[in-house]
Amino acid sequence: ASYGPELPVTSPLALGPVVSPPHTVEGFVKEFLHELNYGQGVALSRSSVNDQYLASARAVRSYLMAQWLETQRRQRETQAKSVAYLSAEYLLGRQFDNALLATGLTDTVEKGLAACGIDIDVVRAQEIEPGLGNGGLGRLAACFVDSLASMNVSAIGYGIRYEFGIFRQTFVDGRQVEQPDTWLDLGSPWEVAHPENSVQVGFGGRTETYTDDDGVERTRWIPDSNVKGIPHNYLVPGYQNGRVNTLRLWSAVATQSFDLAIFNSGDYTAAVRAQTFAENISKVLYPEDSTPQGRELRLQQQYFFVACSISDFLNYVLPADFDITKLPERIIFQLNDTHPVIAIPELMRVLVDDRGMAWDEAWAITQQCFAYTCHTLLPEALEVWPTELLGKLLPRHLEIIYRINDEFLAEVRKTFPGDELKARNMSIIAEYPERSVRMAYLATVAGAKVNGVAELHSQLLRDKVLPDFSAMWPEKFTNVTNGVTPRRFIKLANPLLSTLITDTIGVGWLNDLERLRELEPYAEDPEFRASFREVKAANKVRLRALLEQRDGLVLPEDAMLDVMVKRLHEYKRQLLKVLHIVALYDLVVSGQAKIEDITPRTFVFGAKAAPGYRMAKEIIHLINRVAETVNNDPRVDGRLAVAFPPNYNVTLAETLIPAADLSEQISLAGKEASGTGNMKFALNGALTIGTDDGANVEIRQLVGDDNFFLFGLSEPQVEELQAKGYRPSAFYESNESLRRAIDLIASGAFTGGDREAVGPIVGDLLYNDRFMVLADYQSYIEAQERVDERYADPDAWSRSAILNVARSGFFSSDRAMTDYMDRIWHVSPRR
Ligand code: T68
Repeated sequence: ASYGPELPVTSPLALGPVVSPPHTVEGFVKEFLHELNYGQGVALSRSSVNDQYLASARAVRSYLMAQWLETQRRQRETQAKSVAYLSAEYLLGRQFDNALLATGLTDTVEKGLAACGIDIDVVRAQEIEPGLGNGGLGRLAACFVDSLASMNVSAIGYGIRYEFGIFRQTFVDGRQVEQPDTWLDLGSPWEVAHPENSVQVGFGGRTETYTDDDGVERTRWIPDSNVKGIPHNYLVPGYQNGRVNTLRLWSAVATQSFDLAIFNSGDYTAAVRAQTFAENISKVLYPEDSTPQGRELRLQQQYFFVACSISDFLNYVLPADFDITKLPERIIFQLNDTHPVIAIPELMRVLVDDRGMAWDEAWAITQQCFAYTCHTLLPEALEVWPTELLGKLLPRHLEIIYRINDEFLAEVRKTFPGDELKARNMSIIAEYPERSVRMAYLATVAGAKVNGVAELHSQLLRDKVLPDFSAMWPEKFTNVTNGVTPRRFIKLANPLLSTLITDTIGVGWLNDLERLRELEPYAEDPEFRASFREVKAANKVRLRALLEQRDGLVLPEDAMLDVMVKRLHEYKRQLLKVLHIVALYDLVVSGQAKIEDITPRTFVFGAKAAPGYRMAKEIIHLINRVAETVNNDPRVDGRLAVAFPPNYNVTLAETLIPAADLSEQISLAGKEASGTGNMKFALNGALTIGTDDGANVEIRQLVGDDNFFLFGLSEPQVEELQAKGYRPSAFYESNESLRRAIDLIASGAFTGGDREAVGPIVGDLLYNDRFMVLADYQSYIEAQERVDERYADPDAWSRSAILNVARSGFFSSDRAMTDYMDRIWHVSPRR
């Protein structure tokens, strides 16, 4: 077994030499018992599973700590240009196994714990994943920081340490009920808080002008309240390369000065209430994905974390004597969607007001220090902040935004003389329906680069979302197709496949994923196909065991596993999947098909709905009702089954994805920016049924048409149908199978005769159907028939599945990081 590089690492830090514990079973046991006895304060014989988990985690962390200190020291020495990833969300998933993989300690720790009479699997299961994100956007950030560390890039992630992450989903009578995510309750061994490095952030108040000592007119912001940000460091280990980067998450607490005035006035309870204002800021993650709510607290969160992060970088990370005019040589702030865009006026404020820089110079610097990634195409998802709200909370920032806009519009008028409509359309300030700041426009004006997250998305971003900007600055726009980390989503999630790959092509593919190409010839090898099928079968057994133990769900054996996991959103079209299931069920119960002629399939859903998204919650209810009916109908005889385990999260994904045969990526073309689940499935040997949308397009191009089940309208066809007037009822009337499926739902067949319960869904499908579910129905059903045909031939199926794995190396987030480095950041990995 390889235990990774032999430490100790010594470091000439003021702290003295830093010595990692020895990478041996004895070394680990000693460290573990030390943490258990002196950290947790319990004897091994009296320790709880949680004690054992916390002590193991801390013991593992101490191995990373030496490397982290060394990474820090080198960075101070070289002062290399760094990437600061600004993201309101990081959907990290469990840390324990990832830390073991990175340090190469998996076997050592397993043996060490066993020597103490402890089963490592029991310890693993104790960890609650930090769910500090909603979905794809947050998980992408987590993949990116993993890749940056693994590629030896100097980088830091900044975000918010929410006390409550994404809610825990439960079902009551088939309806979603949200429970708070109390992930910190049993202790959080992976973070190190540094209250001594806290940062003060202002809110509210007013601005005033004054004349400084040199007689220059200046502006200053006088906030009326302050909040303190406390940094919590998370270690981000590279994959067995000795680098450990930092993820710095901020939590908010009240400052002394915040409530001093109120204390002095003798109003003790008001002072305590003020405390609550501060602590609310990092209390909870907003569970809305794709449709941001314009809530004041959300803007407070956004400003809080970017102000802390900029201050931290300028005042703690940079050396004290740093020449601030050289800032673009040292940092690029990557804005993960518009959530951190308020960082732009914040940097301007710091440079101009606090550091006394001239506006033009500050603006030139700022424009080189930011780049913006857009993650959506839905117009309702583009964030805007009413100027009234923004001006109340951040008066100085609003002034700065106005000035940026004035100067920008002057440039627009020069570029497009006489075109006042153009100026109005491009203005950062929208006037209707209320005066507000368009954050995507601000990011585009200030950013050095703007990128979409898949080829199709970047093209539509240029042509449809920001056409005037791309005409003005074509070179600003670029694409970086998303990627996923193969460490977590192949090596950790699918150890059997990983072993098969290594046995076949040798080591080294995990950080050079294009090497999966070497598997291509084995797609023709009957023996390899058989081994590949054995891996899939074993992964299904593992999934069955987990779902039974986790949720009491018993899945049939030997069925095709057909999986749709992602946030519940109308544009993603879980309803299309439901119609397919209902149509198959109808074939059986109406006697149109013999049950023996139906391919046995188990449909698995995983999806959380935003708590305020009514239609999404209705769809969840319908899925659960259909599941109940289908699963309990003796005529179906278990050949069709529907499972909807609640609370889909990263941890469940890691067992579910490797077991899947079929990956459902069925959004309406032109709506899904990229998708990243689609990549994880392909890499784990599932075949995709999908539309020409997001990164599906690139997956299909790479794996080949023959190994991908394409269906549905293309984006231009969607536009065309929209333009000529889409009438969903026409599809309902002309398609018998579709009509029967909808009628069956409408009749209350799945809701115990309750037709009202399904009224909103049926009504919307027939008379609105914004996402053209009915238009794509027939094409989807035909594609599913092709799926059945291929599945009936195990060798043909395995061949396609193997080719999916072999040809998906492009979707490593390491490749995505290389693209960002080349096209946007202009930084390179350290040696
Ligand atoms: C997703 N966006 C895209 N948003 O939908 C997906 N939004 O196509 C893409 O693959 C992924 O980003 C990564 O690029 C999101 O996940 C959010 O979660 C979100 C959260 C808050 C506000 C708005």
